[in-house]
Amino acid sequence: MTRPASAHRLRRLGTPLAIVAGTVLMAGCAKNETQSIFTPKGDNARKINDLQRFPMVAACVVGVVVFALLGFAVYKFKDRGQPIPGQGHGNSMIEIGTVVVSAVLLGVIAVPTTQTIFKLAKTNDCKTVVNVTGQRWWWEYSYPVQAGIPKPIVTSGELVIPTGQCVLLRVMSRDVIHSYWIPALNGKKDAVPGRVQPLRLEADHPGIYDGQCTEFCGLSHANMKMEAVALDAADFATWVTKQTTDAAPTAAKVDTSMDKAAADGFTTFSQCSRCHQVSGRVDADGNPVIARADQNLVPGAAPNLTHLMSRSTFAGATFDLLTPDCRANLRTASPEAFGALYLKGVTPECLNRDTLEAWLRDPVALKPMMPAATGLGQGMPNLKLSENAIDQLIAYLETLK
Ligand code: HEC
Ligand SMILES: [Cu+2]
Repeated sequence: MTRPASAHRLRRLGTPLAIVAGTVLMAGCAKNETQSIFTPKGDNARKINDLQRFPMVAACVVGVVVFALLGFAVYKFKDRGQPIPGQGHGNSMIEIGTVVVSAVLLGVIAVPTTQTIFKLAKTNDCKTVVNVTGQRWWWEYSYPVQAGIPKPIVTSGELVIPTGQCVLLRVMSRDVIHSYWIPALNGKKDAVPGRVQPLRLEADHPGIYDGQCTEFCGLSHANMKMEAVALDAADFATWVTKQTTDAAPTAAKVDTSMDKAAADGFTTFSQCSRCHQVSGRVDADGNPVIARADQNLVPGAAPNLTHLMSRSTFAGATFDLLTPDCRANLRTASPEAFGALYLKGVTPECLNRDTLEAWLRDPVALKPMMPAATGLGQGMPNLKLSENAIDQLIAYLETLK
């Protein structure tokens, strides 16, 4: 039987195509990627990595053997015009053999797997507790009062944790199902509305550990990232002290340390207060200004901005609050130097003014969201601010250290 020439050409293309496709796929597996499960940076992730290595090697061996046998059979018995071979009905030796081998393999893997599941589910040996709330499209972290944390802390985007100890996250959601995953520190845990799910994290060394929401949660799912920032005990205590101190200034009129633009920004910020809280801010009558649920978004929340300038990213850790240089310095800092640099926060020379301005100009252009005007309020709407108002607001935001 003769084949058309085009089939030959296709056959010859097959191997190079497979190699190219394989290489492209493998490019996703760079060894030192920050979100790699093969480079654990803490105890829990290490347990998972230790567990996955053997089954992965075993699966690879099985896979190679199966494909080799398949290739051999396809080649050996390909159609050369020979008569159809006799039709057998099973071979009990092979059938029993493969069942036994599979059962033994699965049984062997089950023992350490079960042990690890129990170890990763432990919650009573964690010293610090943080409530983590997923919402479209950012994570809120609230630290309840506990040993070492004298007042509640509410922040977003960056989960700040002490190194070398178990931190227990209580993962929740305010709207749809999200999933919390910092691959270098542990496996993932879904954030399900109406449930509180425990997840333990532990980081060996100070530094930034990246993650992103891993459960499709709507329009800006891809822009819902998070970072775990680990600080050593002393730096963590300093961070807590900063976070539990209200941001100055809290009242523009009485605070003479504020420059004119920032004072104007303080006033302009009144329209932001219906969604964003700045702890310590009071109105003209001296009452605390809190985000008002009746004027708020559907999920009823926006990031707490009290210490915005202590973070290095914003809007779901998707955009940098630091200029590219300053951000790169922080990312590449040695574990010893990291803490002090992080605690500096956003200094005036390091502020990524362009992106922050762009955010205030039109947040929806930077991050697809469903503004309230569409009837499905979710995310931050375009507030149609004037350039002047944006300048003032940034001057004010810069005081929120
Ligand atoms: C209708 C509610 C609403 C109003 C009003 C609003 N925001 Fe927002 N803002 C949000 C939400 C929601 C987010 C989080 C969006 C995200 O990350 O997906 C956000 C995010 C931010 C962030 C990033 C904070 C962080 O830590 O990630 C800044 C800065 C910000 N807003 C500033 C302002 C300023 C300044 C104003 C007033 C001009 C304002 N916002 C008005 C809802 C609002
Ligand atoms: Cu999400």
